[in-house]
Amino acid sequence: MFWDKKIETLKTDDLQALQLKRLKKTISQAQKVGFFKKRLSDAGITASSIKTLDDIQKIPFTKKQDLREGYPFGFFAVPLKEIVRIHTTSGTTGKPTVVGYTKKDLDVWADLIARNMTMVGVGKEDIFQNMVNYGMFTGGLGFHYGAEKIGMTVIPSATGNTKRQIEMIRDFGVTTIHCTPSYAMHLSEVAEEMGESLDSLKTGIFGAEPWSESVRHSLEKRLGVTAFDSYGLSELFGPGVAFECKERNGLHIWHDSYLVEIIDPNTGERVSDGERGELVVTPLVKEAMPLLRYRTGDVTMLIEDGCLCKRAQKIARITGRSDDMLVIRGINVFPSQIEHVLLKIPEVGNQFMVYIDRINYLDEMTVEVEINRDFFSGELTDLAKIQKKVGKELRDSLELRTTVRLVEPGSLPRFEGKAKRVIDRREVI
Ligand code: DLL
Repeated sequence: MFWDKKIETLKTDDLQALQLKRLKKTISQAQKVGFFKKRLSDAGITASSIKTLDDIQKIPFTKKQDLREGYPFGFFAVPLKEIVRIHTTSGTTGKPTVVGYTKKDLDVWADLIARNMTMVGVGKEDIFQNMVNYGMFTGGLGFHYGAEKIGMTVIPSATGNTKRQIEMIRDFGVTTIHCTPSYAMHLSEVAEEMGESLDSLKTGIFGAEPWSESVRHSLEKRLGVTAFDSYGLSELFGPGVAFECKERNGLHIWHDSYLVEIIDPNTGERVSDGERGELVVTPLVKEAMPLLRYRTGDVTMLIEDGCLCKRAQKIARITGRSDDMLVIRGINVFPSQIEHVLLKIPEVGNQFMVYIDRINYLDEMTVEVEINRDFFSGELTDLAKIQKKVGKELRDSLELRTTVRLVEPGSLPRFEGKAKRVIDRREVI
């Protein structure tokens, strides 16, 4: 059940010594990035001024918005020729957040995924269907190489064509699946309609978006799997940051690789033990793109009271965000990105509303935007053209299908205080 037993069960003293050594190395690596060089020098910090792990609190936080300043490659600490892969994830406006990997990073990342998957009891004899996007999203290739490293038989089925996915599970005797929990719900419904019982399935790994215990129970019943929660974000390699073990009571975070803090998102101070707050992570093993005290925006708490599996500290299931990021079918969307797209389309105004619903277990996003009278002749064909254009621009930018509703100028609410443009009507979890 261990991929790397020694490192996974390190005693506290040894672990802290390793963390401190790696933290100093990470600071030195970060100093090769202009942004961090200036930040650290302004704060008077060098690797040698960090004497204890608590000294990390002297380092300023890094936020997603900061990464914008370096778009596209300004956060790389190695020459571009050392970068062997690039992924992206949503940025807060028009440009995505770029992440880069050296060969060593890819190896370390695959190892972390291998640790996680071994922890849930899958191995060489398992047949693994990876039903997530294989493009810029880190979930596809991230899991792919981790599973291959273990020696599993990998089916890179990616997303879409649910009936075909179900046929592959049946015909290839798939034992382990990976997808978003909402896609898993959809898959189970289609399997039921097809009269397929998917008896070969044993393990379901679900992540990339928030989900609940009730969804877990439902998936386990309908798909006949044991369901595990998997958490990660592109800026920290991707999936593999934290993962449930067989106890399924919190997600283990790999302390030799990620130093974690929980802060009050408003004050930036650490919260007391057992309190919820925003997860802040300093990755300790990244070469191409080191980060210091990265604010994930995800809300959770530390679980310190040990685990039957003998691995260290855990975090609780992610219960929300400390910012306005939405996770829709596993894709991250910031309202500011939508605004950015709409502002560039003269046929529509700059007031908009976003509605999120869950239909047949899948998230659907509707954007309502006011038509600009100067571009509207009154012809219905005009309306259809504009609607199509807005839908295409949103899809190209967000990589998400969106329903667009054009409304009369002046009919959407105006906000005097903080605008509340998003109405999330998905069931509360
Ligand atoms: O979602 C990486 C990933 C792929 C994780 C596959 C797990 C499985 P991003 O696209 O950068 O990376 O999105 C990261 O998604 O900050 C959370 O808000 C959310 N998220 C990821 N996993 C979970 C989870 C991938 N298990 C953002 N529960 C994160 C709740 C999650 N939210």
